[in-house]
Amino acid sequence: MDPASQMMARRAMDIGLELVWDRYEAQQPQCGFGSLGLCCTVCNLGPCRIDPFGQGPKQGVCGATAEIISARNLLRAAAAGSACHSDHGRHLAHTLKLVGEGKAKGYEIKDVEKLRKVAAEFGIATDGRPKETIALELAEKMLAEFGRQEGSILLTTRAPQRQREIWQKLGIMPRGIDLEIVEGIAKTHMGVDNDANNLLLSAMRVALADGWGGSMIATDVSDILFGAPAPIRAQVNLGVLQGDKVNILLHGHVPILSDVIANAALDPEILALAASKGATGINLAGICCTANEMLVRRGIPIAGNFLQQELALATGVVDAMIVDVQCIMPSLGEIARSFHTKVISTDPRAKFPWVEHIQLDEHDALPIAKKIVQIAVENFANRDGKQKFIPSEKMDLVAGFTTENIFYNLGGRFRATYRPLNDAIISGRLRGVAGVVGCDSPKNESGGSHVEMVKELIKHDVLVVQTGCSAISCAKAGLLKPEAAKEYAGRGLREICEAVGIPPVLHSGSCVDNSRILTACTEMVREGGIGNSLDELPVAGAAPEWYSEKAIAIGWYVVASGIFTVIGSPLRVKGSAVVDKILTEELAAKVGATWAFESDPIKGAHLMIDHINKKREALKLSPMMYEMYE
Ligand code: MSK
Repeated sequence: MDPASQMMARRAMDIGLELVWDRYEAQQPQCGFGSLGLCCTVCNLGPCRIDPFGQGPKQGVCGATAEIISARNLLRAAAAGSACHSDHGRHLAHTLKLVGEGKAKGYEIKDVEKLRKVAAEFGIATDGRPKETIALELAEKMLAEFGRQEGSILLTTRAPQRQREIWQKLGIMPRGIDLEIVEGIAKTHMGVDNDANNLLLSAMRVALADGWGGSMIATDVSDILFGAPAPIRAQVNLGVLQGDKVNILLHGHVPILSDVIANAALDPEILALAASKGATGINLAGICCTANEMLVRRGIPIAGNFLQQELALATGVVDAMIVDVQCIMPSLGEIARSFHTKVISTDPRAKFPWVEHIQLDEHDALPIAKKIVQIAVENFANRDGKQKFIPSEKMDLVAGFTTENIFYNLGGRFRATYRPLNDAIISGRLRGVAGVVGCDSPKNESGGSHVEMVKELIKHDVLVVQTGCSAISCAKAGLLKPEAAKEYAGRGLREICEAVGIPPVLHSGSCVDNSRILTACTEMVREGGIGNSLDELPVAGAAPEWYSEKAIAIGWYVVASGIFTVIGSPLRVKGSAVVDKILTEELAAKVGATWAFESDPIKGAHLMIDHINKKREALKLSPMMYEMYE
């Protein structure tokens, strides 16, 4: 669907580069046992596999059945995804602690109001105390949440009462974040938990520790340290790369790296060095969720989403790609060898073949960041002009909508409230709200599924909130411009967007910022009139092209929070009718929501619309305003 990506993929083929799509094709047919969740590598009695047709083995060597194996694998994936987000949150809390102690040169507290608000939630006195003292106490309390052995994590108190009661009743109220991850993994060891239902309850518990814990801490601390996002204009797609400037791509997730690099790129000495090399400046752009973090706070352009990371290198004008953690393809170093591009890793957790490692140290990050930027500037002179190939495509967008600033966007500058949003839903001008999030995948339409699904939703007056690479895909298609309301939105949604001046698709940040969607939904409940709990709201979620274990964790905490969720490729449970039924039907009686698996994005959108309609009916809301006349 994206012409820039198509052009670059052809270019890569012409010069003999192997990309993610080629490797995907080379893997066909992918293992049927694995795809169905019937392959077990947990212990050395195996690897074992179950015959889905009932002709061969029905159990692994230990006696594990299809449902045990698939549920166990799913819990492992949820734990890995939760670990990734939560490690990100811990990293940020640790940096906040260093800032509080005065030991993190190059970082500061940018949002004191949010610091005070979050500190108050953690029971910390704020009046008359220096921001650094508050930050230190808050960071220590947040870090303690990871190792908490008793009681539930504090941020679950943000959830509506009914969700908390459900979690208590089911025994899935999350305790310490690390505890849940460790216990979840321990339960999947051979001979521990062998009950599919019990394993899946643990998957929810571990994911809730992520959504209402690790990810929520990551979002809060990012706002405190780097400033809460506000609506901001910027551009997206590979056309943001500039032939006459030093191009530095920032890729990964944790804003601790990208923020300090952005500061280093403003250094007058480095800019002078760039000029001396013949460059007209330094152009920073992002890939994946680092891109989203920098976009929503600084308006730094986005070069691309997950599937564009290799394509960006093929432009021949990337002087350095600087990476930290998560979603970084192991192939990047190899691809960069065909160009002058330097790929530099910065986090001790993540090293890659053919990639230089320069470790970022938060104690004194700016000199290291300057060194890295200087390497990129020096490398500008090594460009081979014959390799230059920059697509012209770039698109305008508006991003940076948060739980907090949505109050002002909807309620006016002096009347911060969700009332107009709830009223619009009650009156039938707006059908409901959908979160469409997650990755782009070569198994699906490589970003196109997001665009098709979101167009269908907004056409039916569903306001869409986005994060991650899904938001980048829709931004490239022009859906994040306020003008998109006129072109694509239904009449009710269009009127709201035009009155308030927002796009019909709201970009809320990175993957960990899915926690903003949880808190925004909670605010909708608190405002009243559209349900007393998250499972009663006319809302739905989707990840049409998910690929990562983090997406599994997100899906789980959204479902466990009572929000119906559609994903593009099924979870690997189709080999067990029992587990499939639990996920797609039986969870409704437990948590008030289920998963749905639908690869067609239009059909997926209609599953969400039907679900929202059912919630509207249950709440006895008005019929959709303009449908009455059509
Ligand atoms: S970066 S997890 S490909 S959204 Fe958060 Fe994109 Fe998915 Fe990575």
